[in-house]
Amino acid sequence: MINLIPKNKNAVGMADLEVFRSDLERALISLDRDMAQQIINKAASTGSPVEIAGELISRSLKSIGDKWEKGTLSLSQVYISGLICEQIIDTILPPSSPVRKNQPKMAIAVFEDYHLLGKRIIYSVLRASGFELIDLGGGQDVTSLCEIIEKKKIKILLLSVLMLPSALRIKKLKEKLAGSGIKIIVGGAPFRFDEELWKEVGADAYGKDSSEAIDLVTKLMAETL
Ligand code: B12
Repeated sequence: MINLIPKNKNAVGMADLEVFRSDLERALISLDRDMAQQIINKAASTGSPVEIAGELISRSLKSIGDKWEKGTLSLSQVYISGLICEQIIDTILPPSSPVRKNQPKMAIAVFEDYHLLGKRIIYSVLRASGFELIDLGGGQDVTSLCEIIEKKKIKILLLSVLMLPSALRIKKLKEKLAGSGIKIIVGGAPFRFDEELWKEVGADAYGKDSSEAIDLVTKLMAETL
């Protein structure tokens, strides 16, 4: 198994990550793209770039989102912060690996919303690790997914889900796909908030970041092939 993303999460300690997080949050709130890029580059240089950047961006945007929820930041600040992170993550995402694995058909989508950043990270990291997967983009719902899954004979589906109502509708998707043998891996904010939720909605697995996505896909591949 070739994994081009080294798993040295311990290279950046929790204390360092917290310092980077508060610096990045300040840069994003001030809409200072250059400063945000410098902070992410510095954090990424201390270990596995995408994992660290993913975790750092995820935590910083979560904190910004929490402040928006409390009314201390505007939605436009959340929006621009997201845009800045989208541009920066593009600069550090790994290239696709030329080595491809023998694997069941796999796809990734953002389920019933348009928070695209997490999906973009998971997609790139899996491709960099030699997995072939179809990017179905954002805004997919139960009906569109069922059609695509049948047409393209997808066996493993990764869903990035950021909104709680969308997460709850995975139950409906599973019901519609009963008997198809498809495995569904989920990730995203509602599952990070409640680590039991993936079981309640009937998903086959939950991953909290790109490193776990690689492990889960590898495990499910063995069961599916
Ligand atoms: C940035 C952001 C936005 C941006 C999106 C920009 C973009 N292009 O993506 C904008 C401003 C547009 C936006 C809009 C909205 N948002 Co918003 N947003 C966020 C915020 C702050 C961060 C999301 C993000 O990009 N994180 C960074 C990425 C890298 O992290 P991540 O997605 O968690 O991904 C990581 C892991 O979770 C994991 N992962 C992710 N997917 C997958 C999939 C698999 C298979 C695996 C294994 C792992 C995995 O790996 C990633 C890397 O580590 C979250 C807060 C939060 N806690 O997440 C709210 C949040 C998701 N939004 C929320 C809301 C309500 C909205 C709006 C409805 C607001 C409004 N009133 O209009 C709209 C709806 C938009 C829509 N229909 O899609 C709520 C949802 C609440 C709920 N209970 O459902 C949240 C939780 C904020 C909050 N605390 O209330 N949002």
